[in-house]
Amino acid sequence: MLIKRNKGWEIPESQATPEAVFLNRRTMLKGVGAIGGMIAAGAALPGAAFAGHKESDEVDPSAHLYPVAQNEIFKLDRPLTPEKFATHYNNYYEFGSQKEIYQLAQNLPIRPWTIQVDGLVEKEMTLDIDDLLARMPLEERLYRHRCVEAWSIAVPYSGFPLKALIDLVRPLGSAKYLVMQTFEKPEVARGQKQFWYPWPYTDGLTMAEATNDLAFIATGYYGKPIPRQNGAPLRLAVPWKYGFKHVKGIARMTFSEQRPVSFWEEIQAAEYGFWANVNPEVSHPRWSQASEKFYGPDGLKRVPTQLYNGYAEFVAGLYDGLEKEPLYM
Ligand SMILES: Nc1nc2c(c(=O)[nH]1)N[C@H]1C(S)=C(S)[C@@H](COP(=O)(O)O)O[C@H]1N2
Ligand SMILES: [Mo]
Repeated sequence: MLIKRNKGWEIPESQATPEAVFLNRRTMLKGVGAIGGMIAAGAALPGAAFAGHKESDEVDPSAHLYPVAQNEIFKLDRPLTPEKFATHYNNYYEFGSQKEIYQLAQNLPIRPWTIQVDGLVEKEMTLDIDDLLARMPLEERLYRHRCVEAWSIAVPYSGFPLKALIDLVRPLGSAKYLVMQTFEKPEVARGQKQFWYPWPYTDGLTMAEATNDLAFIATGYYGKPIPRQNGAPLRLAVPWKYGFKHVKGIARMTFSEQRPVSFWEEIQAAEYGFWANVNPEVSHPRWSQASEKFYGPDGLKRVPTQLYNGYAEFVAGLYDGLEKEPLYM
């Protein structure tokens, strides 16, 4: 996984995103052809691929839900990553192993969308995304996101605490893990035709992790429904862990007594483990994790990596007594 060096990410974009900014942007979105505006604003982006990008024409039925009020508990120590970067530099192997998958991801149908809930629950069920959204307490959170490849971004997610969903579906006391899986649609996600990958994309959390305040289900991004390339209609956000734990396009949640083997663990267990907590002192077998390339409004900057990606106060206690586990890979 090579990281290309991009020039010219200096996109003029407001750093903070108070609701007013979102409101203005949304008003603008409705009024003038925002897509055209975005392409113009993105003229500085590495050319060809971006110029041809067109958002899906389909209207997202959840659009009216956003923006939502920000939860002030989760503060950033750095400016937000420009939206154009966060929505055009992605990892989503279902659509390819390169970073520029946003166009291909537009092929994914996101309505109707259901989430199968099974395993150790009082009653197995299938949730419809719009019914779920209507029942969940939506809020915005500014989170840092750290990829194991040592690049990072800071982004505004909207969505709800994973715990709220867990309370709704009522797992049994015997559940030890929550396993999340992505859709399987090789007809639109051509990466899934690559049989050597262990589809569907799978990852999981202990129940203690899943019910921690920081564990979040993101359904919105930058004050709008989350784009397909970022995991529409819902994806996990556990910011103290490396990005590969953040399952996108969730279609199934299984409560289990057994620890799941994740997608990346199955591919290369020596490099990608179950816990995957961010730690500057524990190197990836092929590179150091001591620092990261942060993409901010002024472009790319190397900054020190923080233990638990800076979220130790929220999550360090989850790992008391687990010191023998490989917590940081
Ligand atoms: N289904 C699925 N989810 C996924 C991935 C993937 O390939 N498939 N990649 C992960 C990785 S490695 C990262 S860093 C994040 C990237 O999220 P972003 O593109 O929204 O920044 O998504 C994660 N979720
Ligand atoms: Mo990642």
